[in-house]
Amino acid sequence: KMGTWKKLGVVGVPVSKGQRRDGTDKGPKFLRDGGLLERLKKIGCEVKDYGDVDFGYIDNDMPHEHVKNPRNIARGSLKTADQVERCLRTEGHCLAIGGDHSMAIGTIIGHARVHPDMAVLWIDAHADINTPLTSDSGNIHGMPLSFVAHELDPYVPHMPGWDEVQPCIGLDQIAWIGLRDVDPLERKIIDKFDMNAFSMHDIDLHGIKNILDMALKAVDPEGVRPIHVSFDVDALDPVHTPSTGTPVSGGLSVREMCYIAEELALTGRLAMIDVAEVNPALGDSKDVDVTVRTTIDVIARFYGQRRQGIAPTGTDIPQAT
Ligand code: HAR
Ligand code: MN
Ligand code: MN
Ligand code: MN
Repeated sequence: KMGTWKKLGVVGVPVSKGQRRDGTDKGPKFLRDGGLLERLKKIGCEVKDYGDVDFGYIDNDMPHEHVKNPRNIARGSLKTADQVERCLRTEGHCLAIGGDHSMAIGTIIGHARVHPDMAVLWIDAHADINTPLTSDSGNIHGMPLSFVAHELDPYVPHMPGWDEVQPCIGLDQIAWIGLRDVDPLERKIIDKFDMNAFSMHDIDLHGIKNILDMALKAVDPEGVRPIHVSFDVDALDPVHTPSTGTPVSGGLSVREMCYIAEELALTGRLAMIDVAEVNPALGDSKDVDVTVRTTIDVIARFYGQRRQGIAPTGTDIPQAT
């Protein structure tokens, strides 16, 4: 046995109505069938599977203005928040496997009930901070951060079913890494509130080590806060995670992602990880296979697997007799 993580709970968040394509609802199944839990156990984690949040579909969920599936996403988000809260209180650590990125509305609300001071690292090609009024697409997976941030409350219209979905963190608790497809009004929000946004350009300029240091310094200057990683697999270059709905070329290498994951594991403060936007309905079987394998590899590094190898405790080098 190796690794430093003792207990964690896994929560499946099979949401797909935050965007147009079916398939992300099968993300949790493909990650489980790909051996995720066995892999975590093998590296020394005590894993409890909380199963999947029931996203049972409500009919007659008419768009609100152009925002799609508002009632279903609100209801699923509140169920997700409850499950994540229970998991964190019981196990201390939670891994939420999605699901499109609207899953993070629920995971952040649930996490904030337990650790209101958490730091959120949003690792993504996209900023996902559109409000319902700035979004061109009407897809809620491009909006989750606008619903959880106090400062944006005045910009978010009330929608049917959303009364209980309330902001819970400050914008200074959020940092992005990996951005390369940011909408004009998202950029306006980032600039207006002087947010911590690190794009691929910044990574090219400073290198991944400096960018991770800068991101952590921005959201957790004292190095004491519980960390919430929201990992959208489209942060990685599409050669590594092709089975995702909105691939953008020029993304993070597996090496950069492994560095982020290993380094964050070493902080000992990772409380919650989201894994979003795996879509096994996209691409051929090779694409799905490499997407699932790469995603599981990255997750394992967040939980203590290291490229340098880890020596077992209690087992010595066998002596020749
Ligand atoms: N910014 C666009 C929108 O709001 C695209 C969002 C894209 N998708 C994601 N999110 N995978 O990270 O619709
Ligand atoms: Mn995203
Ligand atoms: Mn994305
Ligand atoms: Mn409000």
